[in-house]
Order: sequence, then C-alpha cells, then structure tokens
Amino acid sequence: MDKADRVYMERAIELAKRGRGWTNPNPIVGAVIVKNGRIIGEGYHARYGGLHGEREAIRALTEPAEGADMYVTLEPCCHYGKTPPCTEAILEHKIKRVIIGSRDPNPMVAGKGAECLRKAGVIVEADFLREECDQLNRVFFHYITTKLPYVVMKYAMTLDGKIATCTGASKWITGEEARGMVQRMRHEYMGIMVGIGTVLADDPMLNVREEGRKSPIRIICDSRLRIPLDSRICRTAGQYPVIVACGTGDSEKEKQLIDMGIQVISVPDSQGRVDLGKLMFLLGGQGIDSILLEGGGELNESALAAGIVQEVKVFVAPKIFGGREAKSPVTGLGAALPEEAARLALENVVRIREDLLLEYKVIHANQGSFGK
Ligand code: AOF
Ligand code: ZN
Repeated sequence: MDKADRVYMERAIELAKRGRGWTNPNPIVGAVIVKNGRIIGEGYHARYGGLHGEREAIRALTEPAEGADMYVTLEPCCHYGKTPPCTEAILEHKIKRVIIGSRDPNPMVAGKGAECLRKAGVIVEADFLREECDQLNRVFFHYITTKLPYVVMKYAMTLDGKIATCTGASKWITGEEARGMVQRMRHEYMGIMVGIGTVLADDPMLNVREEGRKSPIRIICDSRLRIPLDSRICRTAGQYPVIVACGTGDSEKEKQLIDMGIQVISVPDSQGRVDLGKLMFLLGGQGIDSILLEGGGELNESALAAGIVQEVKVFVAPKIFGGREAKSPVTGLGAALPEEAARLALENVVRIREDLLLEYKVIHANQGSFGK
C-alpha cells in the first residue's frame, strides 16, 4: 500500500463523516472508486434505510468501473437487508480490487463480505487504516455486538470542578464555541438523557437548535414521576419525542404523560429507583444505539456505578466558582477510597479557544464500592 492508497482511504473516511447522526443505528460508511489514478465515483451512506456507501459510490460513477479499485471504510455487506448485498454490485461492476478499512462485526456480514469477494476473484486488502476507520463507528460496533446503547457522559465544569455556582446558576460555564460543539454533538446521538433534578432546576429543552440537524429522543430518569406536566420537555413532546423512565410509578401521572404522547418505561430496582441496566436493555431493544448523558450529578454517579457509561467528555472552562454548596458533576455517595475510583483512559485533548475538551474512555466504572 502506498501514499496514494492512503489518500483515497482518507477521502472515504471524510465522506463517511458526512453521514454522522443520520444513519443510526446503522454505521457511517464512505467509499471511493479509483481507476487509472483518478476518482471515478465516490459516495457515503447518508440516511438510515438508504443506499449503502458502496452503492452510492457506484451510483455516482462517471465511467465504467471495470478493473477499478474501491476504497471502503467498512467491509461490504453480503446479505439481503433493506438493500441488496453491496458485494453483488461490486461484482456486477467488475471492480478488481477492494481495499477495506474496518471489519464488520455484524454477524450477518463478519468476514463473509470479504470472503465472498475473494471467492469471486476480487483482490481484497483488509485492515487498511483500520484504526482510523474503526473510530468512525464506535457506536455501531458496540451496539451491534451488545444490543445496548453506547453511552457518553458529557459535562462542562470550571477549573474547580463546579457545574453551577452556589446559587445554582450555570449559564454559562464554557464559551460560545464549546457550546456550539455540544449542539453538534447532540445531533450524533439517538438519545439524550438527564435526571429529573436537571429538569426541575433548569426546565431545559434538550433539543438541537441548529438548522439542518436532528434532535435526539429526550430520555428523563424520574424515579417517582415528579416531572411537571407544564415543563418545556412535556409541552413539546409532540414535536420532539420524550421517554420518561421511572421506578415505582404513579398510574394517574403515568396516564397523563402517556396522553401527552410521552412513552413511560417503568424499571424499578430494589429501592424503587430507575434500574439503569434494565433501562439500557429496553432502550437498546427499541433501536436506540447511543445516548448522550447530560447529568445531573446523581444520575451521572448512578450511571457510572451501573457500568453503563462507555465514554466521558468533559469541557473545562478557565473559571473558578468556589462555594461549598456549588454543584459538581458527579455526586451520589462516591468512592470511599482512591483505589475505588471510576478509572478512565485519556484519549483526546482539544482546545476550543479558552476552553478544553477532554475525552476519555471508561475502563473500570463500577470497581470496589464506587457508588455503593
Ligand atoms: C449501512 N450502510 O453503507 C453499509 C452497511 O439494514 P441494512 O440492510 O441497510 O443493512 C445494514 C447492515 O449492512 C449494517 O449493520 C452493516 O453490517 C452493513 N453495512 N450498512 O447501513 C452502509 N456498508
Ligand atoms: Zn452494503
């Protein structure tokens, strides 16, 4: 593989990214077809249920693809799903060589796509820029293998670890650009989840206010169904879907919420609170592959303790609020000893003007007595 191969695969990766937020729970995929050192077709999976990236590239061909190379970020599928197998289209168009980034862990495809092409005489080069390609579909890989949503905990705090001042004021902690980034981030997840405390304190909308982006399903963890019927979330349930998860329910309130078009899921744990593990199982079953968890502190701690969080994204603003009563991002009981801490691995540091975005992968969330 040489420099040109890298350039074409990088192009396929860029194309794949355009589908972000639109293909869930399916993957984002980009493909580039090259003949005699020129791109003769390129495309990406743009919408859930639409043509796969490979077929989009083929559809865009400007000349016959016979003898051409295809660079594709994910192993081509070989099954009949919503669309016919991409391997068939590749063979029909007599593409000679297929360069694949990620392997597809979908049991219907895993290894079979590449094998089907090889058997038909196509040269297949696998694992090319695999790490970069795998980064594109972390959510898909997690969801297709576990059927559980990929949960990302996100919060913004000051340098002294506060998410609000001592009076509860939190607008704003980070700058405008970092806040814009959060809006774009929300678009990439199928669900956005908060605890009832956040709804009672801030009466948030939890939608995406940018043109051309979609809003996630709003999921509220509300053990005792305290959500006010006149909260902005409830009032806009017809426009942006809402799921309220409760523990010990209240059938009258439940009925009122259902009448407003809200889905109520009752998943009590032994203490009558929301059983987050069970909730994730049910949300995964509904096709929700990804959730952005936006607090508050109690829910964040329960989520870490329940082991449902895969990633943590922290915005850090160059401010210090101070104040004994000022809220912090993770509360609950917390760890008793440093060795019982939730353990994370730093993956990325991004500077956004004066703010920082720190991205971590969760290694051990519920070790020792953390959260117990
Ligand atoms: C996509 N887009 O570009 C590629 C996919 O439900 P279907 O029939 O659209 O098939 C979905 C599966 O196809 C998906 O889980 C993945 O394994 C494979 N490849 N899917 O949505 C694409 N290349
Ligand atoms: Zn396909």
